[in-house]
Amino acid sequence: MGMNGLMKAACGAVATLTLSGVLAMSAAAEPLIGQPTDKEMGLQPNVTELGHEVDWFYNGLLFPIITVISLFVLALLVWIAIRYNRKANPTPAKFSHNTLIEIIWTVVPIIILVVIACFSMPLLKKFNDVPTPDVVVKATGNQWYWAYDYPELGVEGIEARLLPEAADLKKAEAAKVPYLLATDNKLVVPVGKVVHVQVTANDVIHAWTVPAFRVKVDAVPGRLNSLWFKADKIGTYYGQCSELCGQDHAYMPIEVQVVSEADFDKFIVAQGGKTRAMIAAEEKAATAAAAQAAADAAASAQADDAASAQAAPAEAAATPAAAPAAAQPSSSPAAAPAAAAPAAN
Ligand SMILES: [Cu+2]
Repeated sequence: MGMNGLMKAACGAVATLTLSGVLAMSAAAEPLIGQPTDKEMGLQPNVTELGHEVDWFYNGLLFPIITVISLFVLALLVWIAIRYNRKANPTPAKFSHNTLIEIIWTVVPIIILVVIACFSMPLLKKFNDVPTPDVVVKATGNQWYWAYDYPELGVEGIEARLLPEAADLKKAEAAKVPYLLATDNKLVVPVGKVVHVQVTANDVIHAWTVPAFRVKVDAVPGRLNSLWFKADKIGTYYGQCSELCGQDHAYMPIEVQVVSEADFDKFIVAQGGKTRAMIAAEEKAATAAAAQAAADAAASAQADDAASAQAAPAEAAATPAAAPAAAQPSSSPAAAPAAAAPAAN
């Protein structure tokens, strides 16, 4: 009777858990992008290439292994409780070792861990090897807000604090912003571009994460950690400080806006910075101007030489030809005349 009762209880529990899981998943048919969804059981939808690999690793490998091991251990426990309780097994066995079983329970976990490592290590390396970035961002954790700089684009000190409306559940619902996740200023990045985030902290350890990008790294004072992502979809993505950092740890969220490249350039200019195209054009013009100045100097030096030496007409005639020849190092023919115009005046 005890055995049957236990079996029924165990089966009932499993059935209830399975049913509630199925119900929970069907209730949240359309998970929100970039933020948590009520009653959702799985991971947030990801929007990066490496995110797809992470999801495969988790859903296709880790989760099945975890499930099988959990069910196996549960089955063993149930079997032992039923088959070897005092009533069913009044005279217990006295042996304490079994070499075969000890080898099995040592070797099988090793094999499982090696299989996991074969897939996790290459993935870890992909996260670790930052491709040539299109945008570099520095994220600095502070008690209790995040500050963002775009060091290469001349934008500094964007402070992102919890949006006052988002601090209150009712006001957040009224304002249609996610509770405890929306910030006043946002980190803006272009879509489809490699964004390299350098992460550090000013006071204590924080952690910067955006679940939809499948990235997370500690922000440690005096250290520069880094992560990278390439978001494939325009939208707003939220994260939270993920290292307990003091009384307002729960109130320093992360809001990332992934926008088109044109909108990103507009944002950078509005913040008083320069876009990559502007910086590249300036560099080109500076190179061309320098080349032109060098050519002018060479030409006038040759003219001086020719004049002072009272050179033959043939030699003097060669002088004007030297200027275009010397100007050749200028990288772009289009940029050279533009840069040369002010110099000529
Ligand atoms: Cu923090």
